[in-house]
Amino acid sequence: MKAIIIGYPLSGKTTFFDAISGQITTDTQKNSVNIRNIKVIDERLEYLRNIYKPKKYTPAEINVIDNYISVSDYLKDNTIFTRSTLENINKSEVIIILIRAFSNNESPYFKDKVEPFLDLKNLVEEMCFLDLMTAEKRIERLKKENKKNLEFNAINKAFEHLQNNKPVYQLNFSEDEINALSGFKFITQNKIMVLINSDDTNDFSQDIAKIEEYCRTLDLTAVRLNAKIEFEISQFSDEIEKLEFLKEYGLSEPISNRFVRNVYKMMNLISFFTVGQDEVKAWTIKKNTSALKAAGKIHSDIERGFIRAEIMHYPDFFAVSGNIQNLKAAGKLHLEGKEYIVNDGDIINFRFNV
Ligand SMILES: Nc1nc2c(ncn2[C@@H]2O[C@H](COP(=O)(O)OP(=O)(O)OP(=O)(O)O)[C@@H](O)[C@H]2O)c(=O)[nH]1
Ligand SMILES: [Mg+2]
Repeated sequence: MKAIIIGYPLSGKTTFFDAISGQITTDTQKNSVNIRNIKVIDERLEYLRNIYKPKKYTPAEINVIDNYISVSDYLKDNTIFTRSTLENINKSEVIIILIRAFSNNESPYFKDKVEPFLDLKNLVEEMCFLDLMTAEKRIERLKKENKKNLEFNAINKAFEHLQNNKPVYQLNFSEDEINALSGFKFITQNKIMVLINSDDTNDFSQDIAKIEEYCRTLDLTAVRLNAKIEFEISQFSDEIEKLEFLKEYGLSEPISNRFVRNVYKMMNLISFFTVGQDEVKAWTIKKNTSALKAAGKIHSDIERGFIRAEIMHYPDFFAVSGNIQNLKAAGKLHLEGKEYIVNDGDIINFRFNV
């Protein structure tokens, strides 16, 4: 899973990036694009680790890009969507738009006014406009080649939608249309999460309300947070102290957990686990994935030679404290075939033959 953080200069992207990764971007690194893997914290996997005490422990990860654009580069073309940004977006499945909704005299914005709503609207409309150009070019090309095919229809559908400044992810393409479109990807085909970076003041409350309304009309997930506080909390090594601070700010858990959960929800992702003395590992799949496809996630050989999947549902496993004899005795070790739809938290042992 790959995500990219974009936004105007000095909106708090790196502060957020450091907060979710629990690391610190050095001053030299600040002037370039940085990439980190964010570990997906999962209590269930921790529990499995305690039971199996494996040599290797492998949580799922989200690969996150902190997309830096210097103020001067931004001002030169008046866009954050430079060639390199577009390349980075193309590698991603989730776009996180970070919006500055705080004043900070020590670190002023790159323009005179902080305008959270306008900033978001401009970014979304710019993405739609870029997609519109892409669609237009492709339509011209297909017309010239006299190809009034499925791709042509699908792109026209996108074109009409984009003309109203609406993102492509809102459209429901059929399976055939998706295949026909597989040659290229619109920017707004990605899932988009909007993060409103605001202090605890009410300075921008009207703007924030407007953003929330705007996001509702576009089916965008909008989350409000204070990156600076989240960053400070993420730096505590003492877990008890960390919890106290979270409580003080009315936060349920560290930002890294909340971020990961939001991404999973937005992308319809779930996890299944493989266990053993060698390794305990989490695998990320889309909801409604079959056992066969889940096997393919591990290795194409396992998919090809698939015989059966031995499944333990996590709550059953937990209920017997990991005692497999008891689980078997209770009839809760299930043997399933290719078509079985994997549940979130399933512990799977694939039987295969190649
Ligand atoms: N008051 C306040 N300041 C913040 C907040 N988030 C970030 N800052 C400050 O704003 C400045 C810019 O934050 P960065 O995280 O570097 O922002 P950025 O988007 O990565 O900036 P560039 O990459 O340089 O464009 C820093 O001085 C931060 O400490 C916040 O929530 N509140
Ligand atoms: Mg930065």
